[in-house]
Parts: sequence; structure tokens; C-alpha cells
Amino acid sequence: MKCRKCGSKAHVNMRQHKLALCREHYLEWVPEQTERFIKKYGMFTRDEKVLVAVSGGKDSLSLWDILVRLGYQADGLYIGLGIDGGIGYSHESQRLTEKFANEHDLKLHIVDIEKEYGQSIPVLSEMTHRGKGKPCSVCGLTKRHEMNRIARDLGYDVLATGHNLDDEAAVLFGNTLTWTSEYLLRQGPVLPSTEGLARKVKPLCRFYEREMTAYCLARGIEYIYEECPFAEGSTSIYYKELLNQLENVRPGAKLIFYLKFLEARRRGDLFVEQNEAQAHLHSCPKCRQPTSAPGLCSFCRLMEKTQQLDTVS
Ligand code: Q46
Ligand code: ZN
Ligand code: ZN
Repeated sequence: MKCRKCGSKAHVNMRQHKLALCREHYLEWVPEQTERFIKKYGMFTRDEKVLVAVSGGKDSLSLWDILVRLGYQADGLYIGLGIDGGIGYSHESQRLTEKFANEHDLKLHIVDIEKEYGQSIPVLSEMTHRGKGKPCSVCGLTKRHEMNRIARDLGYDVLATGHNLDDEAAVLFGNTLTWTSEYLLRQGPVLPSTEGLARKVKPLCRFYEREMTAYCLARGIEYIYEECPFAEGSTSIYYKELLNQLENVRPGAKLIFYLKFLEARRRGDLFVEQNEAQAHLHSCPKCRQPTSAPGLCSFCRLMEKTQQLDTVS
């Protein structure tokens, strides 16, 4: 397989685009495409301050690298979850994130959940009995809350995450299986800012996961290979496998599934009034983030519960 641009040996072959590129041209193509998506979906400008949520994985580190190469003002945020799983998962992912930041001389904010709230994510999850033995619901809630908090407190305009097409297609697939209109209407490359929350964007949402792996390899970015130990057996991994089977038979199927959805959403073809879900939001009396829960938001309620348990024990 040869590079379409220069004819030398191809580093990546993207069947869905009928495009093969050598290392050098691939390293040009990825930022060019990212820039195109940032503009197309109106994600942010070079005057805005972007906070990139970095986990030490290939997607978030690639995203940070690409945005910096494109000349955007992008700082990093690493959230220490305190997950070990026998492989020192959090420790290793923080080490790699810090290494990347140091090597490129970038600004990285670190929030350690245990220092901030007294317990690690697995312990908080056990204390509150949420999520049937898996800490993912407490983890997701906490990460969202902390990303919003840091973005707001430090004055960032935009919060960028490294979700790729495989992630987005899997979420879309899950929401479509149950026709959860509330989620379907919120899914997309940009979630506009609402009172007290920064705009959320996913600049990599049109890249396949393997394209980001290829980018890290070509750029020599060292990232954590292991998934979080709690990800094993998750529904989203199962959906990704199913979609990959489809993709093998019909190259481009994943991309079409996602892009056609975005098109339908833009045309207003989806079924619920756009603003219905947002209409019921009010601001949490404790942290001032918007919530649909009556009284405190789910995160502040979770923290109250753990503090009550702390004083009992
Ligand atoms: S939610 Fe669950 Fe992830 Fe948190 S506990 Fe690990 S798998 S990191 S995306
Ligand atoms: Zn080439
Ligand atoms: Zn709150």
C-alpha cells in the first residue's frame, strides 16, 4: 500500500476514506482534519482558552498534542481517580500525562479526588452503594463535576474531551436501542455552554480509534495501553465490538451511522422539543452548577451522603 500524496510506503490505510498515507503525510492530515471539524462545528477560536481533559490515554494525549500543534491555547486537566486495579492504573496514567506535559512545556492542572474529597473513587462508590459494585457511575458523575468546576473556576471558555468516533458511535448505538430522546438530543460534537458551565467539545469525534493509535505511534507519544480495570465487560465495549464487526463488512458504516445522525438532528428530524429537558434546570444551591434534581445536584448529594457515613463510622 502506497501513500496517495508521495507514493512512499503507507503508514495507515483508511478504508472508510479510501485513503492511505505515509507517516509524514498522516501527521499533516490529522491536524488538518481536526482544524476542519473545529471550524465546521464552531467549536472554538484561537482567542478562547481551552481546557483539555487528559487521562493519559491515546485519544486525550493526541487531542492535546494536535491542538497545541494547531496553535490553540490548550491547557490540560488530569483528574486522579485513585484506581489501582493491580496495575497502578491511576498512578501510571498520571505519570504519562505529566511526562507529556513536561516534554512539551505545557500547563497541566491536577485534581486528586482523594485529596479533594477524602476518598478515592472506588471507596466513594463502595460507601454509597451506587452502581452495583462498579465505580463507573460515581466516577462519571465526579469527573463531569470536576471538569465543570475547574473550567469555571479557572476561567476556561471551552472544555475539550478526546472522544473518538468509536466512542460516539457506541453511545449513539446504546441510546438508539432504547430511543432515549433526552440523550440523543444532547449528543453531538458541541454542547453549548449553559449558565455556569463551559461549552463542551469533542474535536476527535470523526476519527476512528485506530486512527488515533496510528497518530500516537507516528508522533511517538507514550500513552497508557491498559484500559481502566473497571471498563472490562462494559456495555460500551460490547457495542464497540458489534460496530467493528459491521465495519469489517461495510467499511465506513460507523462513520455514516454517526454523520447521518448529526444530519437528522440538525434538520430537527428527532422527536422531542429541543428545550424540554433544559427547561427544568435550576442551579444547585451548593456548587451552583445546573441540575434537574430538586435541591442539591447529584454530585453534592453524593458528597453529603459520604460525609454523613464518615461521621457515623
Ligand atoms: S468510568 Fe469506570 Fe471509566 Fe471511571 S471507573 Fe474506570 S471505566 S475510568 S471511562
Ligand atoms: Zn506521503
Ligand atoms: Zn452541586
